[in-house]
Amino acid sequence: MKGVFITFEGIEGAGKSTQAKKLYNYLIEKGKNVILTREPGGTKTGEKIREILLSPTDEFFPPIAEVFLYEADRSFHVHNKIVPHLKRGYTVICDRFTDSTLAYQGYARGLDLELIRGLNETATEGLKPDITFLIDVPVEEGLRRIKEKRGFDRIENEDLEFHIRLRNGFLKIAEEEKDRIVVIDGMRDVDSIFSEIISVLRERFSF
Ligand code: T5A
Repeated sequence: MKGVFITFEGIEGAGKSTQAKKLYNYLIEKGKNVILTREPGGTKTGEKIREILLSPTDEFFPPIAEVFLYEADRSFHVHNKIVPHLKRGYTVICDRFTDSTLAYQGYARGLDLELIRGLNETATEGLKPDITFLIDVPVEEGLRRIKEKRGFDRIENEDLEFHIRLRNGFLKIAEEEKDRIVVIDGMRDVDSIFSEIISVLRERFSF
């Protein structure tokens, strides 16, 4: 595929969306063909699935149903948006992708990691990001930022232990895929973090 596929990952409030948006604006200013998208969401159907996933409900939400919905969203996204743009040479910036399912539904919720790896592979038909930035912050800091910004959704309402397993899960995934995943210290100011991201991208791709 001709374009570069960049994903941002991290716990709640790590600052992914801030950095993804900054990168998008930077590349637009440079005259590049680029799109910014997200999971869940990113397509018309995906936005409907997002609504189901993040809205509070008084029904029990089976963890496996959660996985199927994230993977269904991903399948729509990969087929209708990500792959067509990569084929046309666009840089695709995506706020969350397969690592989130492994970290949230696998490491944090406790579903079988191999099952999730298999479903990720099926939903993406093997598509992998060229590079992933894992923005890492302590759980307390991430939750503090989210609370300040907008209050909690269904998943953010999980207990502290869930969020600790989540952060450790992301760090484990990064450890296992060192070539693809770059861990970024998210405790610095927005511009310092962005400078590091740009210098990594310059080093690896011709940005
Ligand atoms: N999910 C998703 C799964 O469970 N499985 C999956 O497979 C997938 C794909 C998505 C939810 O779905 C879950 C994960 C999520 O719970 P979402 O609304 O998209 O929900 O939530 P997030 O992706 O977590 O996005 P957030 O907006 O909640 O967090 P971000 O993107 O990490 O943080 P951001 O950039 O919006 O910043 C948060 C606040 O901090 C400030 C910002 O100004 C903002 O107010 N901030 C900083 N403050 C100080 N220093 C910095 N360096 C800062 N950077 C940002």
